[in-house]
Amino acid sequence: MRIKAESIMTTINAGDPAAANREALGIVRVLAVALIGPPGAGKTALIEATARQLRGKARVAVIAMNPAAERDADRVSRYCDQVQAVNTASPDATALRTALLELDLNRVDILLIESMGGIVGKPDFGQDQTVTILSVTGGDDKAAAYGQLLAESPLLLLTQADLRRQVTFDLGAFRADVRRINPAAQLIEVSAFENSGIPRWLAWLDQRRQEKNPMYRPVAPLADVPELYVG
Ligand SMILES: Nc1nc2c(ncn2[C@@H]2O[C@H](COP(=O)(O)OP(=O)(O)O)[C@@H](O)[C@H]2O)c(=O)[nH]1
Ligand SMILES: [Mg+2]
Repeated sequence: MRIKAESIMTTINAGDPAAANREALGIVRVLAVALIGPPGAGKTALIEATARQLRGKARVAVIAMNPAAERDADRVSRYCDQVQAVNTASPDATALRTALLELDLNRVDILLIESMGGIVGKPDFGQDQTVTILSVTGGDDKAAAYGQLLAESPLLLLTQADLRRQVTFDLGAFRADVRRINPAAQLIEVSAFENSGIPRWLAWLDQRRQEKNPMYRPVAPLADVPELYVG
């Protein structure tokens, strides 16, 4: 059924923007995944790699929220046509709502929300899933520093894995923090540049997509995508 995004968004629950976003995304069965972490953690690079790998397999839309979001949106728009930038230093559900209104949600399977932040915990934009994004160049203490976000994330992506030998990063200490803070969280080391870990991340995403939309049947195992990311 085709549903006009605007009519969904304006009729429901306008007093609680996160709930309104969640409800609207639920009606059109769009899986919304928020990728949250500090600036420089590799969020946009990960989204570029993800959108590139999913071309022809899933319709990906992206909303980037940070003070220079247009730069991120420009990068991502090489790989998907529905991209919105929200230039803000304080991303929230109202900002997301504004961007959602600009998308044709009937043409979206997966919405990736890039947002800086998370140091004070998980922001609620109305997303289905929250993924913590931390990088090896950020240092091995960042799982502890972003503990409040990690505690509410089912998945942590440790990015820039290809740089691990170039920087001081104690993976054992990092892992110990993750286990202590959220024993149930999955940890996947990824490199957007070398594609390592990306198939596992895509498989995780695909499972969440099936949970959100029982009608969805994967066409082929996404974990087999062999292409290298070339930036
Ligand atoms: N070597 C390497 N560099 C990366 C990788 N992912 C991101 N970067 C670099 O890390 C910096 C920050 O990445 P960006 O995606 O803009 O981070 P964001 O601020 O979290 O969106 C950029 O210079 C990227 O080129 C990766 O997998 N490997
Ligand atoms: Mg970015």
